[in-house]
Amino acid sequence: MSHELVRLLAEHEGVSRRFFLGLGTVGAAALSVLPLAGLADQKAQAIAPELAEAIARLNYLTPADDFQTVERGNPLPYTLPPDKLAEVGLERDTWKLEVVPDVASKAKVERPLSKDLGTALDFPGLMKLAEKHAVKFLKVISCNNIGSPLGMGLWEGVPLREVVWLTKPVENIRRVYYHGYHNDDPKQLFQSSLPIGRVLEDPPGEYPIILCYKLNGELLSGKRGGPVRMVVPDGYGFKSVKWLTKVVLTNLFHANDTYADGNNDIDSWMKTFARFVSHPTMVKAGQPIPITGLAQVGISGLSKVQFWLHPREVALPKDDPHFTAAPWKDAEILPPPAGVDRWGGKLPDNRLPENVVNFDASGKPKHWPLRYALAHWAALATDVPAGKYHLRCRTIDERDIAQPLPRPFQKSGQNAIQQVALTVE
Ligand SMILES: Nc1nc2c(c(=O)[nH]1)N[C@H]1C(S)=C(S)[C@@H](COP(=O)(O)O)O[C@H]1N2
Ligand SMILES: [Mo]
Repeated sequence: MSHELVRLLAEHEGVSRRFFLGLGTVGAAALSVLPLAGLADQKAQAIAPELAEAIARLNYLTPADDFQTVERGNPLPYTLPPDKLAEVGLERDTWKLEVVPDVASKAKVERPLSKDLGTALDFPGLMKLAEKHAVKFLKVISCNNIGSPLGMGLWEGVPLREVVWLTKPVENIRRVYYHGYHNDDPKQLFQSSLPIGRVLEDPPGEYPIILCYKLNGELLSGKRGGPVRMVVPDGYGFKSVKWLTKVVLTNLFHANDTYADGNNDIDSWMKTFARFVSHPTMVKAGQPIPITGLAQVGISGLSKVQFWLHPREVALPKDDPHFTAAPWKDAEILPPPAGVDRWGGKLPDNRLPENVVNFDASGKPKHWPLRYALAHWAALATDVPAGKYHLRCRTIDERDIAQPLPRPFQKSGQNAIQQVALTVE
């Protein structure tokens, strides 16, 4: 097991351990089943690789290098040699962002930010805007086509609208199109779009769309999309275009997202769903069963995580594909990391900086869990008779709707109920 993974497990267990200890003797007994406890007494049962991967991804803040990556490009833009990187504007001191009207659609701005006119936005220009307008928020990046999150970050940027206003927009603007550097090859273009309204105004409680230049307190690496990527807080990953170079203000009323071609629902907000992080696969009868996991908190929030142990020989109910009538039990949603210096993610001193949206002056979240972030959870199943089981988990959102509803369609974001096998001997 890699050093990194042990560290990540330790962080997840740090949160979970307090929960089990809080349950008294039964809980304390359960501690021995947590993956790291096994390691400690040298009987390290191998952790299934997919579980290990999930754990690595699902620790509270994910170090930038440990994010799972979804990227296209041949060559990948950030792997170009340094002089080429500089030439194409993928170094901070040569980066330029154009923000121009789509004249063919009659979109009109007074002051386009363009390379030809010498008015394109450069990195010092962005930093100047940041002095006044920088925002920082927690957000998990998830690909709507992948079943568990890619990484949980503290993202910092300047609201896109500040740059839109710099162009002095006049009229005929209904949508914002944007893309990243793609080796000047139309076939490699990766683009996305947003309604102008979402860019200019945030619905109550929502974060702004940002031109992002920092992740976990460090300037954004090329691999994560630097110098600057779009970050769309409420959207799936494909909206957060990396190596951003161009924004077009258009009067066209429709989306142009590359992801639309893959049959994806390009208007999908992030969904709420639960995943396992650790659970035993085999326990002795009478032994308490510790279960831990995480939940992505989507637009409808998170009120509960639940689990269900279903004896495998019992037939599944007919006409209830989402198991709404099953005897689900509540798990416990774990609190945020204890202490401002316990957030991980290779933040300087592990410390969350000041002025993170939704955090108070003492560095505590104003409520928990936060939308578009992860929540960790844990449960202890006791008195489970011997038998072979399927263990499942699900979320209940703040509208009391159970996963995978209200939006079960996979191309709007993968949120099927997860199931794992468990034997009690
Ligand atoms: N320029 C560019 N931006 C991109 C992509 C890409 O291929 N090219 N992939 C997108 C997709 S589909 C996802 S899910 C996220 C993944 O972000 P990450 O690699 O930082 O985890 O990046 C998005 N931004
Ligand atoms: Mo994606």
